[in-house]
Amino acid sequence: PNLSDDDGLLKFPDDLMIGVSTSAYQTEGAWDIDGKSPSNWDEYTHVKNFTPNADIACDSYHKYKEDIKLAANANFKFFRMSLSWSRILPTGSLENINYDAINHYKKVLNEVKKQGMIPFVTLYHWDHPAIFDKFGGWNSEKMIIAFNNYAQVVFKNFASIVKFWTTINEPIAYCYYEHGKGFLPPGDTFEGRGPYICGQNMLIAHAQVYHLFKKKYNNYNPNSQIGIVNACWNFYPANSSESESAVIAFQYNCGWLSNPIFSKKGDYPDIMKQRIKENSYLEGLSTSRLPELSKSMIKLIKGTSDYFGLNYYTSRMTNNVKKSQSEKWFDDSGVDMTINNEWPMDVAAWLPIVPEGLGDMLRIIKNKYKNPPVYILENGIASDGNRYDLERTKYFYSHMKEMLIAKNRDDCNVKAYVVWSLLDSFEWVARYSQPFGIVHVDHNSPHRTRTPKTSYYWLKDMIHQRALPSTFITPLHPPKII
Ligand code: PNW
Repeated sequence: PNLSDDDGLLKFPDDLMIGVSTSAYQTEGAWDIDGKSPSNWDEYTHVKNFTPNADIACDSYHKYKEDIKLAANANFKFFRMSLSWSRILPTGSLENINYDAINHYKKVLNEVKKQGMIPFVTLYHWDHPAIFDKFGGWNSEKMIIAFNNYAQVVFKNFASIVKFWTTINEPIAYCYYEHGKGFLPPGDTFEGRGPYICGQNMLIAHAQVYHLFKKKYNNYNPNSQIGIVNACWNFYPANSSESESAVIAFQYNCGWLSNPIFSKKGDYPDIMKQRIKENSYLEGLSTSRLPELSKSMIKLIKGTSDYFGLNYYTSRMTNNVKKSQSEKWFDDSGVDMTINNEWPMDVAAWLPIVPEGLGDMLRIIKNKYKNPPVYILENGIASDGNRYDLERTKYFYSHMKEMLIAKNRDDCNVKAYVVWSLLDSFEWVARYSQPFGIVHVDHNSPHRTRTPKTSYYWLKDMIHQRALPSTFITPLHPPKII
């Protein structure tokens, strides 16, 4: 778009909050301290002998005050974090509530508020008590009951302190990488079925917990909000005759779990139901590999998010294929997804840098789902470990610019933009090789020393000015300390 400096398009409107995100397992460490039981990730990284692992991670369990201060000093208004399920309910049962964990999180949450920020709490960012994997984790419906129990304890103890809630972080990424590919603990592979079953169980667990909150805990805090967050890629057809492929890809990625919540009709996208059923019949099965949502489930799920939680990182090119040789999930879609070799690449191989994908995704959400309030809850890159992180700074500039244009010019109802991530933290199976932090953490030092990077100071500046310059201005090296 053609922008002049004075048309106000690059100003941060008053109703836009800028925040920063972390997650429990990726930062806390203290894996067996104060009554915590091993989580699925503790078990997995120990059995598989991950070196290094996340037993200490950033040691945020002990250093939370320093982390919160760092975030507050950069002018962030939102502090997004998650709670460790295996700390709060070590046996998974309501009979063993760990009050040491409750007290710990009370201290953390009160510190966030004391430092002038709003806590935004995720119940589930991929770590649960390891014992649940004995019955199949999210492939079992038992997980739905377990999640309800956990949510009840959390709400009872924290709903008077916390206003903003997310039930589950990125169900699709988790279900696909764990229950499809077996890349995550416990390493199940159940391609063609696992992700769909896991997705459905999470969707139902989410919806029940949403209703539980609205019924019993909504009044603990005025104007509380609760929702779910999905990771959505944007898709571009590889050639103009295949524009349909990008639309289908959207339905398999973002639409799969958004449609049941945000569309008027509810349920999974039609194209998904239709193709998976067809493929299942061709394979000689008598029912679809995609489980069905009954009428009452559709009703239960519809409308269960007060906002559209969006994690945006990247995009893909699409084209139609008859039967791809690749993964079952893409196979069912009949769409192949590739990386355009003109897109600059991040050090994380799945992350080509496509800022316009964020703007386009926001416009799609606006048009498809009646312009819901959107919280962008993650956006960032791994870049490298360098403290002069010019690539990351540019990434934030170009993505924030797209977001501001979508909001200020196209009236997309964006309410928050949250950076992933505050710290260089445990990046799941990539260990510490993909540092997403705006603050460097020295993982070789027992002190886990924190040092803000250039992007940290740049963001601090932008949030203070509440506007972006019309072109990117390269920050000084070394970072300017403000
Ligand atoms: C997110 N993909 O997951 C998670 O919410 C974070 O915990 C994680 O640290 C962050 O991304 C960076 O990896 C994703 O393949 C996993 O597109 C995979 C994808 C996207 C996000």
